[in-house]
Amino acid sequence: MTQENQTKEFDVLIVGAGFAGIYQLLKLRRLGLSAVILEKGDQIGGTWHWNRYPGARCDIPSLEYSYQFDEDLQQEWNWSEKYSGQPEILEYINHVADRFELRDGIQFEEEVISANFNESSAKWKITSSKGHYESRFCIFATGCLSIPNKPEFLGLENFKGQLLQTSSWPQEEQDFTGKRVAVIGTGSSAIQSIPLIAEQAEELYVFQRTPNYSIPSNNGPMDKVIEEDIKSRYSEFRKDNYLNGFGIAAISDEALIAETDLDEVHVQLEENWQSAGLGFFGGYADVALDAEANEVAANFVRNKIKEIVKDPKTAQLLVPDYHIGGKRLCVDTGYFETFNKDNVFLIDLKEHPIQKITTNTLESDKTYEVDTLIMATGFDAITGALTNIDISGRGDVKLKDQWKGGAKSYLGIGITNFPNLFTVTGPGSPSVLSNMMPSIEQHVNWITDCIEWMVKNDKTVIESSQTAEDDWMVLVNEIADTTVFTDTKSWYNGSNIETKAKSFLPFIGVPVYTEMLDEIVSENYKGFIFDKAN
Ligand code: N01
Repeated sequence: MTQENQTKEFDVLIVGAGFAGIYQLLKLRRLGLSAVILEKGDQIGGTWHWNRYPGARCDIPSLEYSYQFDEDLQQEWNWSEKYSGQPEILEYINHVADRFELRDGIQFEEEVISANFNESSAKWKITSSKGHYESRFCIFATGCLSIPNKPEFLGLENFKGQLLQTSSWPQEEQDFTGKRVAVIGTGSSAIQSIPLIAEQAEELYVFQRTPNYSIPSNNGPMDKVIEEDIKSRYSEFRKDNYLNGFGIAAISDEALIAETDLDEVHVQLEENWQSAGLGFFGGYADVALDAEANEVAANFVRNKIKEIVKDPKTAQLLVPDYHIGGKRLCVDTGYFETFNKDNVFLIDLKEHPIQKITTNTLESDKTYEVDTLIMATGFDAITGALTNIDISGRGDVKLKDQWKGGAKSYLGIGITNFPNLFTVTGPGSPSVLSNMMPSIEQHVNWITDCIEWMVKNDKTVIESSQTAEDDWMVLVNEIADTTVFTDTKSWYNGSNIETKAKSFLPFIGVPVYTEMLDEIVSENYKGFIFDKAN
């Protein structure tokens, strides 16, 4: 048998070497288990490795978007800016991997093709692009935004210019000087990259189907006084933030726009516009719950766009007409201002869809000759990285078939019929509607504790019960139905991809979720079945 054909055995196999995967590896090693990470990319970083388009930057302040599991690490690492750029975040995750000596547990450029649960051995059999593995547990740390959405456009395959996708950007620096560049899409990735591309390109054509709300980041060098203050009470700061609905620092009072004098609301919104980024809603609990309150915040931003963008027709096209927050809010540096430049043109795809792409043109309201075409068209979010792998569980049921009518999971961690499989920040957990970093740590800690509990209690197999999973997803949807999140087309509910089941996937409300997670553990993992007979 050649080396390649030999089945390698581990207690746990982890898929993905992003923030979730490498922390999971560390925790399992500390537990004394053997574990390996299989990573498709050629380096650590996950989303922060793939999304290296110009302007890629975290939209949660770095003092919050960082690990908290190690006090020395969080004290010693210094971020250079309030919102760090992608290169610095990549540097940070590499530093963590080196500091905790994790690199030797990662197999790079090794894509997981299939994972099948063998009922008689109660083990997972994993096939990768390079070999075969067997493990007791399989943990998918594959991220929520990993699989690019690549919509079909007539003639795209004939395009002979440079074709780029923001979510799998080349590692070499791209120079757009003197080029005619087209960007399709106006989500966060486009909103971050467009201002920088516009600085270089001779002409930049932005093809917009739906405008987005965006709040200025007001990014800048790290304020050393703020940094020192936060570091002096770091664990308390982290705990306080995670008590807020979305798990990020916010003015956590429960004021309602509906009960506040409108002049006062506008003063507060102005203050938030100037400084709060994603926390723009801060202080008003009803923006996410009540359409009228939402309209007040939405109108505030619509007016800002009209003030910034000089050409009234362009401004009007950039003004969204749906609930603010219904699509993920964006945070930008000079996005709307960019449309005041002479070399930047906005094309309305609602009025003039792309008819055809040729070797060097896009045909919409007219024919645009371009050298570079950039797809900023988003992701098969939350479920894509899982359904893209051939995962089969009990009775050979395939995950992608089980999720055909909509993804279901218990806690966003376990899936019925898929024993000993865990997902980090899976569907049905706060994930993308929270600060991903503490949510990743919360899940990794939970999964590790659960495995430790199983070892101590002599349990071999864990699986969520059908009832627990069904009830959980009912709860996820009941909560979502009390908010304004459900009636906007967004990747939160799968409606960015025509062929995808439409169901709302994130659990809204970090504090309630955390309470329930703890309660389930205190009741010996209520809702999970251990060592179920085959
Ligand atoms: O993707 P998106 P993204 N024809 O789905 C358009 C996170 N993120 O990569 O709205 C024409 O938001 C689509 O139009 P529409 C963040 O959570 C974080 O920008 O479907 N257009 C939309 O405008 C974010 O929400 C950061 O009508 C088409 C765009 O493409 C998430 O990633 C930075 C189309 C896709 O926008 C996704 O952001 C970047 C078609 N056929 C991203 N198909 C941080 O700051 C799609 N579009 C941390």
